[in-house]
Amino acid sequence: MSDTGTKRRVKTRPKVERPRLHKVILINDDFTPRDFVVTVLKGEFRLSEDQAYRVMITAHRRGACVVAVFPKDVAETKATRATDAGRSQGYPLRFETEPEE
Ligand code: NFA
Repeated sequence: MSDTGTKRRVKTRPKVERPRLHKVILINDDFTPRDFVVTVLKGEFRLSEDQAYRVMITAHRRGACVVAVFPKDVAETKATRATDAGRSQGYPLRFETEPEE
C-alpha cells in the first residue's frame, strides 16, 4: 500500500562533525629577509602589517609560528603558494601544514 505519511515518526538528530581544520605554520630560516616574509604573509594570508610582523618575529625567535587555520585544501594551497613565492626569489622560506588537535 502507499504510505500516507500519517504515521508518527520520532525525529532523529544525526551526529555530524565539522571537517577538522589544518594549521599553516611558518618555519624560520637564516636567509629569507624579514621584509619579504612580512610581504608574503600579508599577500597570501591577508594579515595586517602588524599581524604579519608579529608572526614573522615569533617564527624568527622560536623557530616556527602558526599563521592561521583553514580547511585542509585551503591550508595546503596557501602553504604551497607562499612557499613558492619564496622559492621564486631564491629563498628557502617554508610553510608547512598540520591537522589541528
Ligand atoms: N630569520 C630570518 C632573518 O633573520 C627571517 C625569517 C623569519 C625567515 C621567519 C623565515 C621565517 N632574516
